[in-house]
Amino acid sequence: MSGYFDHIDTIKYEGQSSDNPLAFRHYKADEMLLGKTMAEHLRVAVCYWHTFAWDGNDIFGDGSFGRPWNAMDGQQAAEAKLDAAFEFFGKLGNPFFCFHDVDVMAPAATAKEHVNNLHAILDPLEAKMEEHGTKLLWGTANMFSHPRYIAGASTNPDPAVAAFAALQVKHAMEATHRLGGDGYVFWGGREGYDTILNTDLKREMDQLGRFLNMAVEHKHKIGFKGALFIEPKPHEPTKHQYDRDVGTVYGFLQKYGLEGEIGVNIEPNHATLSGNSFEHEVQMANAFGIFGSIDFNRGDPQNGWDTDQFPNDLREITTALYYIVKGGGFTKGGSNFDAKVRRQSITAEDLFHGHIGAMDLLARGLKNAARMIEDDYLQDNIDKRYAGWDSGMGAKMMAGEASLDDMAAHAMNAPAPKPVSGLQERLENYITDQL
Ligand code: XUL
Ligand code: CO
Repeated sequence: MSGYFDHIDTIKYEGQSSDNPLAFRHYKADEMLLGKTMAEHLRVAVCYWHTFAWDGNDIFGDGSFGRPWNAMDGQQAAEAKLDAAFEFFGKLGNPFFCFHDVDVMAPAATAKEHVNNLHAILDPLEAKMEEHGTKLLWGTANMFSHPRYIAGASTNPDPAVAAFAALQVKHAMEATHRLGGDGYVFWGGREGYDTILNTDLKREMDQLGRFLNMAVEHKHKIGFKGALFIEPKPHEPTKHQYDRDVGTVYGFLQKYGLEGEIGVNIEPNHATLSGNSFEHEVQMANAFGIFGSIDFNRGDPQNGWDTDQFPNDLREITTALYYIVKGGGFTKGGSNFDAKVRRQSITAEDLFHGHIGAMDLLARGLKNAARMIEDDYLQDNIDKRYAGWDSGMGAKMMAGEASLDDMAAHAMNAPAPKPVSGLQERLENYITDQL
């Protein structure tokens, strides 16, 4: 027991009439929806980095949280943080967690230390997972915080840095495999550039493509059955990152022969930074068959950076979950909260408020989405809207049985097409009615 969360009881479902801020009002793990429990649909995960590793520092100020484990050193700090994290998981009831290698281990100055320190925490970590029944959604390697990565990891002009990155990925993936993780994520933290003037863009993308192929080869070599995901983000910390959005990632996967091996972990705050909506990114991933996992969070509509706030927009979450569940939902992926409490939210309770609110929001969004899938209103409209393509000239074109000449001849003899309403306002009203 870490003691940090001692004064907080296990979080229970108390229903909508409850005014207890430390209870769920909507998230009920065993509630059945569309033939699965809420917990099975959502596969909620807490992230280690924002919730336990970060101490509230920002570019203008020092850590404000004063978490006791952050005042300790080395392995002692890693184990105290581990105690606190699993005490939190036990009380919140999240079935999964996610971590970067450096989140869980004692800091390391050299390659040897990195490997030793990561391995030193795996036994206690495995024991905690066993004790609390908390599973690993995905693991990853942090290849962006250490100064060795200022010019990228695998895209670095110096192959010695790529070798260090290979060491981190090898050991983080092997740790994920050992801990029974369902996935492994690549967020290209600094795989991009700050100025094109010093950058060989083609070479860097080739390096990233080869590096990811090496990771895939290693996955098969060690027999890891989890899914691999790239997490798109357009910029921050670099000016331009190569995996800017889902569409860009799909082109990248095709070019480097990684289709069928790597899917995407979509983060709403990254989607909006790239000028896309959350649901657009989900539907692009569904269209390409690469949907994997979500880092649920939100940005601030006025601030143009990655604020990583807990989600609170029911309309956005309902719409996104509609497309996620309709697309087949999560298999190896899940709902990781890549979200952090604000710097003034300094108490243990604040950590619970953020997660409880997000889980309740997902529960409401899921219930809305299930209802929308059952009543089929949106799909019905889509089916009617595109019905013309099911037969005649449209079907011939799509079957590859009509040439441009054939289509042109058809247009010559057919009545002029009549514009029809897209019904946007009616459809938007329908969503409002679901909330
Ligand atoms: C950074 C981000 C990361 C990844 C994991 O914007 O989202 O936390 O999710 O490296
Ligand atoms: Co993320």
